[in-house]
Amino acid sequence: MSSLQSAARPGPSPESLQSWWLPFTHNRYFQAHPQLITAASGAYYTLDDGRRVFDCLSGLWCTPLGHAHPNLVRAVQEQVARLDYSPAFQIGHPAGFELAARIARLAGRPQDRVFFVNSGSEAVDTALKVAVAYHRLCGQASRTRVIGRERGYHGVGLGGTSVGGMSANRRMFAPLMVPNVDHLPHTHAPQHMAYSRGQPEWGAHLADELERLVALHDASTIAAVIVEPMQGSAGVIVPPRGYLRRLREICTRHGILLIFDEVITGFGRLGRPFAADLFEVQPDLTTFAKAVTNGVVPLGGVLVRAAIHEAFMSGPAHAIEFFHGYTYSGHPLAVAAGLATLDVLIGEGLIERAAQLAPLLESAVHGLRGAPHVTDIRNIGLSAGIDLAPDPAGAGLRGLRVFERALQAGLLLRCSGDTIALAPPFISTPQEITAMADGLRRCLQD
Ligand code: PXG
Repeated sequence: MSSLQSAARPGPSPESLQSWWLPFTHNRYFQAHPQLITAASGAYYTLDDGRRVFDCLSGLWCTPLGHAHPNLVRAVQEQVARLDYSPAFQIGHPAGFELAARIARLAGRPQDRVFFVNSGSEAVDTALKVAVAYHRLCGQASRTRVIGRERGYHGVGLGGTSVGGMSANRRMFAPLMVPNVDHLPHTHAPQHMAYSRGQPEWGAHLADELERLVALHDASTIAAVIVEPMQGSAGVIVPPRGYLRRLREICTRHGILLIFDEVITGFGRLGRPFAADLFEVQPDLTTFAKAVTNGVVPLGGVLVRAAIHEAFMSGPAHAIEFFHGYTYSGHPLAVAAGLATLDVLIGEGLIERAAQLAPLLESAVHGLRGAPHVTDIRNIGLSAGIDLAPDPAGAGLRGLRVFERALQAGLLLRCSGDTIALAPPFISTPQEITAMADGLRRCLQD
């Protein structure tokens, strides 16, 4: 495979790239074929050879407003000069309360509370702690088990890895997995739903597997179920029609908390503020991160039902209620970026714009049916997943080649193994969405 380094300019030396151990990366291959980004603006990155490439996944699902939005740049610059850091243990800053209230209102749950963290992984681990502690506070200390789902991705904390369902992410760390975890089956069954547009009609009954797990373990041992309403990292696996509602009903029947991990779907990706709005199913806890600050400063959080929060408010008023939190919980720069993001997202009607672009993305990606190597295409909101037949020489090779070819053609794609995920910025033009699909078709034909 050829390096994409421009022939005109010498690339960086391997020594200069040695110290940063890149996450989720084939580091040795990278060193031989480095790709470096040096700037970004709007829906485009600039590479170190000066070429501009379209941001097909909005960063890693986190920059829907595009890069270097002037309002966000200004908000963070002003904030760093005014209040660069503020502790949040037993003291606060006004903007943090404002952002929490605005997020709760956006979710249509103004009474609920927001616990701030710095990433999706921390949000998930925090939500698991809230769930288990809540039951204990309610006198149900035996409810310690958490149910995740196969192919789920809930970050890389030990809690999130344990409830996650990607075997490669778990294998090496098996002894560290938290105990008392079980998994629902995933819902991707190509024989029943290949090339579905939006929600597959088949598969709601898979939620009944939760009844089996309840029968096996007994409801009195189960604290929570955690699912991504749409499985993003697994390659945009869309919930079958009726599936999430059934999960909700079973959880409610057995006193189990339902956690929606909306780290990818929160803040408009599905054309509604949260996936809970689109699917009309409300969880008890919602994790979020990524787009809440448009990726400009790390921030995550957990939206907690008021009644769950209330259960914590039981001891003496001077006592700490929840022994949990981070040095950077509610970091002022992240909060400033979050407030500016909400201003732009709502003020510029970008969630509606995502909804308007969704049908265009749907027809553009489904137009790739029949292109070489394509075996399935799925979409929901402004996101899509495309499965490619693996190269017989090894899993992931096809994806890697498509990634490299696309970069040459001006598209920064995200290939996870042999699955391509597309989640263009909400500011994309219809022409850019069409061009993205056309460019991808040419890469596959090559
Ligand atoms: N939950 C979900 C649903 C996620 O998608 C996390 C938690 C963890 O978030 P942090 O901020 O700790 O990384 C995620 C992260 C990809 C990709 O290409 C997806 C994620 C991260 C990086 C790449 O699909 N999701």
